[in-house]
Amino acid sequence: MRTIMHVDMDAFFAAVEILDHPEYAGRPLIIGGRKDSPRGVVSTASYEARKFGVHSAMPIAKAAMLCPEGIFIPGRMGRYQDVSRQIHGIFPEFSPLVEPLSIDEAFLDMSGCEHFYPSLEDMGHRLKARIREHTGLTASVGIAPNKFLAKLASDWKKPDGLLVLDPTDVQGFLRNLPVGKLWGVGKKSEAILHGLGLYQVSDILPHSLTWLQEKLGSALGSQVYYLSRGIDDRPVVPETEAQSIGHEITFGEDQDSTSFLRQQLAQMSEKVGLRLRDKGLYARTVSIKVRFHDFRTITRSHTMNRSFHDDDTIFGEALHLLEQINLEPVRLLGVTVSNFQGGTQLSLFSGDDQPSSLVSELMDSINRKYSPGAITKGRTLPTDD
Ligand code: TTP
Ligand code: MG
Repeated sequence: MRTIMHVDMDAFFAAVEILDHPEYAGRPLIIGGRKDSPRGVVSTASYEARKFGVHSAMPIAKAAMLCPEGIFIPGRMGRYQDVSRQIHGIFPEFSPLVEPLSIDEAFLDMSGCEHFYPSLEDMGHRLKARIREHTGLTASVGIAPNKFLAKLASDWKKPDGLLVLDPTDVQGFLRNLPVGKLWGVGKKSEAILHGLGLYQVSDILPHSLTWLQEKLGSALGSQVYYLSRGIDDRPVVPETEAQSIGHEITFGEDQDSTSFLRQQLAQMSEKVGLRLRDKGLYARTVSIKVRFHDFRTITRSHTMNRSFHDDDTIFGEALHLLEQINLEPVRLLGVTVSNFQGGTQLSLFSGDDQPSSLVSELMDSINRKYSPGAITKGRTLPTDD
């Protein structure tokens, strides 16, 4: 039997803003855009704002109608990422087996660590206290025999909650759970389940595995069957080999100068290229991420029919992607490469790469010896618009 702990920060972006601006405490606070921002979307809202019906992914305009006295702010992703790094830095103190799930949550496999604590409640309290003393923020924690139940448990008593789910409590806990809360059941599957007259977990229990698989397909059918019985064997998977390598930068002010964005893209492409080559990898896909002044975020990708690891290809592709975007003032810009071809094997098309690869290698050896950016190409230097 495993002991899994799920941690999720409370109203994360809003809580960070309240930390930095104590005058917002206790007030309805909405992150995602100014009140009059026409296309803004709510990224999160303080619990005071949620009482008005405001929630993540709602248009700011609607939030402004529901909660006219709310404080609306655009948000500062760079700051949230810093705090996220602090929080994720705490988890390894508790377990060597940590699976980071998102900016503000993680699974910790605590199996075998139970005897370090007088009780599982105490284990949860200690993690919450550690996060609080290190960051000043509250987290909610769920402890249960598996991932599915631990995540439900952390959500149960939010905010600042702690729920330990004993195996003997599981059936009672799940009975009245809406089927949409089962992991893997999205809006579409939820509608199918409702169509079958299945609204909560207790409605599913009388049905056989075969019946559910007939109605929902083999994979989802068995998932729903087992989850409704509280059975979930998914292991906690620690962050392993990178699936992508990227850099992003949040600007202090919105940027609309194309030459500035081009220069930033060039600098990030060099950093990404250096890391790619350091790992001995070749990638096939370049992606860019652009967050606009109103917090809308888009990504664009291009996959090439050859693999590459040189700065020129990364920059060239990233710039091409950027040029296809209808640019408005930009808050954040990022470049990522992915779709790795392992090892250091030469690309079939390496002939094309040769000259720039040699230049890259020379620059890398200098940059490794001194500091990143010690030697760069002209395009990374500032220019006048
Ligand atoms: P969540 O953990 O889903 O939400 P939360 O931390 O704000 O609130 P809760 O107490 O219910 O956990 O997401 C973490 C952060 O991710 C959230 O603070 C803002 C961001 N986010 C978005 O930007 N857009 C979204 O649609 C969601 C769901 C979250
Ligand atoms: Mg959260």
